[in-house]
Amino acid sequence: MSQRDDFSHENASGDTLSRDKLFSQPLADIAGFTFDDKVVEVFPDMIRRSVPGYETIVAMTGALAERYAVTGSRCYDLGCSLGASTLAMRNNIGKRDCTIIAIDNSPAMAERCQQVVAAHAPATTLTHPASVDIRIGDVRDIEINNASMVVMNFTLQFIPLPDRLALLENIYRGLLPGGVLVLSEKIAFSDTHLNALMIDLHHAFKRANGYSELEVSQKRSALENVLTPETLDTHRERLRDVGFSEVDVWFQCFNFASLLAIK
Ligand code: GEK
Repeated sequence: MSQRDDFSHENASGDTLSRDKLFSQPLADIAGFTFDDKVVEVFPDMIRRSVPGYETIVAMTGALAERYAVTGSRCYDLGCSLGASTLAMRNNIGKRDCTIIAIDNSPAMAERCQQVVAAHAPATTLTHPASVDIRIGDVRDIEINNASMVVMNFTLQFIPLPDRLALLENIYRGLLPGGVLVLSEKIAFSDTHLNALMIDLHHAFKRANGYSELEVSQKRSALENVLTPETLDTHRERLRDVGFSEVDVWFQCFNFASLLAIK
């Protein structure tokens, strides 16, 4: 293995990804996980090696944009991080005149997202690519309107439980009839054995991707009170209560799933 392989690798777009080693050394005090500068630096590598199906979900977010983005409407990327879903949408919206609004409450993330999106030229065939408006802000405060598509890829899980219903109601109100919400989440299972099995399989996935036992356990502690997964039944029921007419899972791998909810 070359020295470079130890620290970084390239993704399919040729971008260099810094290797996530944030939890590789024993930490005396494991503070709650925050999306700070250090996380931003390693984020693409971290999420790819930690979330089974992440790359598929992002790519299919693009495929869904091709189908659902309507000329003259807005597409939202809530909790955009470094803009992976935003770029997937922009590359698939084609020449339709749409605005993508990407928002993240971590200034470090939103600022880097700005640079990432500027650095990725839209696909060459697009003469009028969708414009992208990147904002620093809380998804609970954003006004949503004229939306044909709203994406929340692994963000609702970080919102306090009592605030989740109001956020989904706000999204529903802002969607155009026939508009779609793509909701991707880490999930829990009501059956204790199945829940433990899925957590175990997820940890095996992380170890197979090069994380040590120590990294897996320290990251788990850091996320303990920060990320709260819910069951698929809870997600489905709440989305229906909010008013979505069609709700179903389109992707699942272990305890990670993505749902479509259509207004
Ligand atoms: C991707 N969707 O690459 N308001 C705004 N942003 C928030 C809030 C909030 N209240 N809470 C958390 N975030 C991305 C991946 S990561 C998922 C999303 C993960 C932001 C937070 O700053 C982070 O950037 C993002 O939500 C979650 O497809 O790291 O597991």
